[in-house]
Amino acid sequence: MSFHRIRSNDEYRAAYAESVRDPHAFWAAQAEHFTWRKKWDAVLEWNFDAPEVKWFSGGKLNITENCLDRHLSTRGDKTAILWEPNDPGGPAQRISYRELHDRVCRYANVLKRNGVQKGDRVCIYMPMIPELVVAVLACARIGAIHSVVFAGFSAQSIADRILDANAAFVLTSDGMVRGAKNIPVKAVVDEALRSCPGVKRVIVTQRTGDPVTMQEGRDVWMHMETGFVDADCPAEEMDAEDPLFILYTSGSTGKPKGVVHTCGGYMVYTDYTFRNVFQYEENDVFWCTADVGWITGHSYIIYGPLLAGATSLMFEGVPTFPDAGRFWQVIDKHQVNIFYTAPTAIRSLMAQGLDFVNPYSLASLKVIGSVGEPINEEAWHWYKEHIGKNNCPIVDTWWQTETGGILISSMAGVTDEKPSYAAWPIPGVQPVLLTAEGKEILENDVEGLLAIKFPWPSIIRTTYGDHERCRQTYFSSYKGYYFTGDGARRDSEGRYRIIGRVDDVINVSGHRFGTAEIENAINESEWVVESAVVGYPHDIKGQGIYAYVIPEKPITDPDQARAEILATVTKVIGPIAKPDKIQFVSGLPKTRSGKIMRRILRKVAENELGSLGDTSTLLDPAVVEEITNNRL
Ligand code: 7RM
Repeated sequence: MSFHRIRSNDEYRAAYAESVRDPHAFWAAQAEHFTWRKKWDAVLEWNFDAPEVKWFSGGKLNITENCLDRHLSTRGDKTAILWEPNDPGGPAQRISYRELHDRVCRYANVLKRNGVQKGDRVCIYMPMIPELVVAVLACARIGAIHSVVFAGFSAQSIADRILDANAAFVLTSDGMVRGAKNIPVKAVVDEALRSCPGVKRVIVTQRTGDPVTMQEGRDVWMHMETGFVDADCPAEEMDAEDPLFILYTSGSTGKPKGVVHTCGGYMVYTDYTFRNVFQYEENDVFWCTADVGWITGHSYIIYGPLLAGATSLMFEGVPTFPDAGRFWQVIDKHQVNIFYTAPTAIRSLMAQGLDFVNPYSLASLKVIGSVGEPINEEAWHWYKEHIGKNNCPIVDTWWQTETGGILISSMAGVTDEKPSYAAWPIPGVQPVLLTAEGKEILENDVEGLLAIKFPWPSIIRTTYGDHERCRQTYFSSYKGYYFTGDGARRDSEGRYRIIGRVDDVINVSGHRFGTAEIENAINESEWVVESAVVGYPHDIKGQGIYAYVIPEKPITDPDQARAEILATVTKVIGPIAKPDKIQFVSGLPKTRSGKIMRRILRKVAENELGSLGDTSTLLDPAVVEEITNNRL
């Protein structure tokens, strides 16, 4: 049995057992379903100490041949991308597999014409328009490594990522539309490029028609360029372990890391998880509401659905425009069958009341999913009852940028579900819980640090330009394991519940930030001497950002000082990293060796003042009292 498509709990059990008994045979059987120019020599070679992981080495393929060409004879006229614009009155676009293939080939030829070669890094900073998907696949078509930067990030963040990847090409748009506003995009790129002299070419797609500045010799318009190319672009032959993309993600240090995924393993795993977790069936309309700028958009708007030959809905707008019923309106309009969103969106729409849900039938829905952060029981039940009408399995999918695809989740209607539990490991995934000392906890009904003891095909390969950082961050804390940075509980039957990060990472509305990253941004403000940032429970965002700030001089106008600090964070990272609360303090609780005692700051932010613990080792215990008295 190949376990390509799991249909029952017994099959899940059997597949899981087989995947652990003989992972090579298990994944070779999955990989058989794709178009390979040449089959692999070895299924898996690995060593978590280096780390070095190779899947399907010696195999030759192009992922776009599997996303596009492979489907043309059977699904050429089927809609690949179903694009719903921001404006509910605007026309949706249905882009067939044939048309997507054509557009990707043309775009790829434009890239070649502009000097992009295999292995080059290409930064993509674009809004949620079909051209973004086309641009991503065009890079993959010619073997260029895409590095998508979420279009909400600041100029400085773009520049950091371009410089880190040494990218000479940028793909962008004139502007974007979000809700009632047009927002400049090209202008942000222009600002970023003032510190990126290595960028040789910027290709600009029109979206808003708003005026932009084009730099002679560097910037070209996509709609002009396409006039010079045809739609014939054979796919570049890639090694299974050639890099496919870089995606930057925050960790506990100040500087985001470029997570690298490769062609073969990522292809096999995103397809496998897409089909099995969501129990996708031919002709289902699948809608993942993430932005392509995050890993969820890469794996479950673009690659997973297109590999499976599915119709993937791409939404340009926001959940609250023109009102808080927009998601539900779109589900009815396009008869969406599988809907995949984030707990923060569920909670914020739940808070708006049922008047926004009730006008819609939602009867097309078969499966609903959640990703990005723990989903609390209240939100889970609301989602189940009011969106799924008690008729749709919920899949709570746990995974990370570094894991490439879903690692722990129930399979819709196949394995059981339990509120607030991601539940069962995907076949091939071997999770363990560790004690702080790194000892495996073997019993059930326990909590521990979540680690994985065996590679799966889309595991992170390296952090771009700095392999040692990859080793340090993920493979050195506990020898022989990939360490996730999350804590988890395992119930008496073996289901996993993700508790949250155990490192200095804050998850705000499903977006990851390092506390140090936000502190660095705050400290760039001239109002600030030093700062410390912690997360605290937030009703809608999951976690909010609480900043303790030592001001440069006594604050006379706190509102103005706060506004200035928020503006600085927006400039350095982007508006999504703005602290929810800023408390001015005269000092921070530090140990004699100068380490900030974040535990105390966390307790204050959580308003758990009774359990501050031992403060006697602090350099200046008096600051704790001041901080506590003035908490926001
Ligand atoms: C896919 C994605 C990863 C971090 C991860 C967790 C948290 C993600 C869940 C979750 C509880 C979930 N990638 N996380 N999914 N926590 N239940 N279903 O989000 O790299 O941006 O973030 O997100 O802490 O480590 S990510």
